[in-house]
Amino acid sequence: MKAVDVQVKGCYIGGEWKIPEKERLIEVKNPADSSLLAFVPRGDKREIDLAVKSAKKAFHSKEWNMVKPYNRGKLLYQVAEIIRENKEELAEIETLDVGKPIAQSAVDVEIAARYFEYYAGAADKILGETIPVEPGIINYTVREPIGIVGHIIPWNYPLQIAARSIAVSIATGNTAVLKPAEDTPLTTLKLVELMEPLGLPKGAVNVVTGYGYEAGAALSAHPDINHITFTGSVETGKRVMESAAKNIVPVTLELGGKSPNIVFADCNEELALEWVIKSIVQNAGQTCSAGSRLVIERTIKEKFVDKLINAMEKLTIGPGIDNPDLGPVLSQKQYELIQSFIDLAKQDGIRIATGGKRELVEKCESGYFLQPTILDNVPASHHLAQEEIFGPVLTVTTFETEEEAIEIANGTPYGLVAGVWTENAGRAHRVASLLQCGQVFINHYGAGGGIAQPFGGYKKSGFGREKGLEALRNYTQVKNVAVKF
Ligand code: TXE
Repeated sequence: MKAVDVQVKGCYIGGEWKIPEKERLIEVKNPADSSLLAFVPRGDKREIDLAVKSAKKAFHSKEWNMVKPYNRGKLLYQVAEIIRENKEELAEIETLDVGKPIAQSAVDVEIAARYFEYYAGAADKILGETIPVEPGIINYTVREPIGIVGHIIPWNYPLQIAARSIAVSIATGNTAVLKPAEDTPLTTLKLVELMEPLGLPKGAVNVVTGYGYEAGAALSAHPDINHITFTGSVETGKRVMESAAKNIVPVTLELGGKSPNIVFADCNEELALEWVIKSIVQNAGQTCSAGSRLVIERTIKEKFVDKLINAMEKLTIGPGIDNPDLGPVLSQKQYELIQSFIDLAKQDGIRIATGGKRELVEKCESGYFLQPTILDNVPASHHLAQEEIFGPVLTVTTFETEEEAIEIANGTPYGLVAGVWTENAGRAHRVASLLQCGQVFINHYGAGGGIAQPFGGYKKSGFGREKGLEALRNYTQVKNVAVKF
């Protein structure tokens, strides 16, 4: 099953690979068959402290802060090139580590390269303003780097998120400490290894692998960190925010979602069908922006759900390396979590229209494969339609009127993304304006590729924006200068 040799050199701190003692290691496994892929260091407070010190030293060094923004950009363009030169290997590692189909990993690799290009171009366009206060005074603002940025990275899109974390940090002149998820650290380590020959000042980018409660907690509580970006669960997000608050450190939180696809009777049905499926099966539903709720007009519901069942039952399931439609979910823990939602559906008499079972895959008996699942007629207030399941499980809820559709769509604690399906342009924009979420897709789900578009949540889905030029705000602070002449 193992397609590439995954060699881990250690934590990357101050431009060197640090290997802790033998007893401080974490096993990294392939979710398709539970085979061992690699050992990575179980870094903790000690490694985090070293990494933050290195990042601080680099941040204050002439070697770093005398680099022209244009040259920081040039360096980022080179990273994009290196990523593309190694795209097969990176995609294979990502698939072995996360479980996702190899074609999806290939897209992740390309997106990672594009993050570097996008922010390379932005590096020398971080502009200030002049403010007309009064005659005889020049008043202007400068956007300065914020300092040392800590990035806590989740396991569902590790390469993409590591790439954007490094790209924005470097473009804005900050230095970075990354803590990848303990289950999926391999592409982050590979990425910094590939970047080594570019000669970035030592300590500008550091990676400490380790558990969340050890390395992650130490990073978010470190007094010398100036900004934290976190992508993960609401519960851990709260903890990160609490620790950061003790040091008055700003945080960007990108938390979960329960994003609706709102399908009106006047939609293009074929198109809606295609994207409702894609948005819930991508990465086996383990996507923060997954379209996990189908909110559909009653008059077309039955026919639409029949078609959905038919299409979902044709999807292939298997190890990601064979490029099926769905790979395994990440781990036993995630599998059991998803299964507990399916059990709740059974217990509450909710119809499982399709799926709901573990799929046994030949030669991968210990993999965590789940059939794509539709839970039909779920009341909008039911736990299943309220909480993130983070698996290939779609709930279906019907509405009668546009007002009711909006009420249902907005009626969860989350507010990340929504899809709106209608051929009526007025309705599309009206609904978009009333949705309480950070991103609305009309007649497509994921249109635009996501790099240039600001991304983040309303309500419990978090705050602050990643991606696009909007992200630059989180990574810079504004200085105002008034000159009397
Ligand atoms: O998340 P955690 P888990 C959601 C999804 C999933 C659930 C649980 O619903 O089922 O979260 O996943 C680090 N201090 N999402 O338990 O704990 C951890 O090591 C600092 C949605 O894996 O949030 C990892 O690097 N850091 C999501 C990262 O936090 C800590 C993506 C995320 O892990 C820490 C992932 C601590 N005390 C899960 N504890 C999305 N928004 O895309 C853990 N971590």
